[in-house]
Amino acid sequence: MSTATARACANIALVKYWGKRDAEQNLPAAGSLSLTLGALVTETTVTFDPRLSTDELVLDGAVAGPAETARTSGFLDLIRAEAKLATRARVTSTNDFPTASGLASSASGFAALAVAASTAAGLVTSPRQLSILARRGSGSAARSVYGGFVRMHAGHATDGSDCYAEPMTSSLTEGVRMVIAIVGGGAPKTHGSRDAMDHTAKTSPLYQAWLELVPHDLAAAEGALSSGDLVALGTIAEANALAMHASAIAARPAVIYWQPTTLALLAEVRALRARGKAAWATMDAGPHVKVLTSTGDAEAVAAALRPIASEVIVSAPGGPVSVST
Ligand code: 2P0
Repeated sequence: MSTATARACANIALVKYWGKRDAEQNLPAAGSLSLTLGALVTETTVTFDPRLSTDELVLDGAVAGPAETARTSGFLDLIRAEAKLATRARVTSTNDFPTASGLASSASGFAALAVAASTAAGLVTSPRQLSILARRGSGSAARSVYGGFVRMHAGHATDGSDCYAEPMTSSLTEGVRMVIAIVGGGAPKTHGSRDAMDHTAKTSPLYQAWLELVPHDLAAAEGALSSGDLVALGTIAEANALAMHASAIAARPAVIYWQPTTLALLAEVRALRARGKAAWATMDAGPHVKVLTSTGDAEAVAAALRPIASEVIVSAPGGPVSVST
């Protein structure tokens, strides 16, 4: 029996991933850029046990359903093929935040699973190989292998060998915070992001415009990171999130993640900016609003959002994935 436990932080994209160029290899149609969050952590233990006849998944203390177990098992097959191993595994995973609610649990989940499973299987892997492996589980998971600001490359290769994430150094890293305003108590999301991005790509008249926009936003965000310009980074992040949602809202039928409270939070973020605070909103495949801010303004932003949201979490940037045996 061999076992390993990994801890990975979720990440929130400032330039979003929304659409694939290859669903089987899970290759994104464009790059993305994110901030890893220290307050949203998944811990996953993988034990390869010869007594097991099937893979087992326990998620937040409960036996997972067949769809989640099959997705995990399919991912473990990639590692078994690489390690020339037939043994089944027991996987236990806990999130310290609401699962599958648009809070990037698949990012931290598959990053932790990739590292725990490959370590338990005895594979020696570089961070880049781990990022490529995590991407096979979930595109955003490739970014959670690293801490701080992270850039994901879309790549060109059909086998995905140039489709990985890399950390980006910036003078902004120490001085930023993300304020996470949870809407609706973290209820499960209405449309899974995998199906919703595929539906957007197939039916939205705005999808092509979205794809053409991303490289420009990436270049501008990278420029803001290298010059340490938080205002520029925040402005791009909010505009990029709105463009992603515009493409999804224009899908037929529409994919709408926002609830009335989402819009109330967006209005409060604009009001905070009007009062001179550093505050820029981003939203993912759920109703929650995440606000990029500075260490100095984080408490004021959290205090303004608390009366509107169900719960508010203030997160510092998180570190890279870690593993122990
Ligand atoms: C992101 N999201 O960049 C974007 C923004 C949601 C909105 O990455 O199909 O769960 O597993 O590769 O990574 C969520 O999509 O999708 C996501 P798959 P994933 O964070």
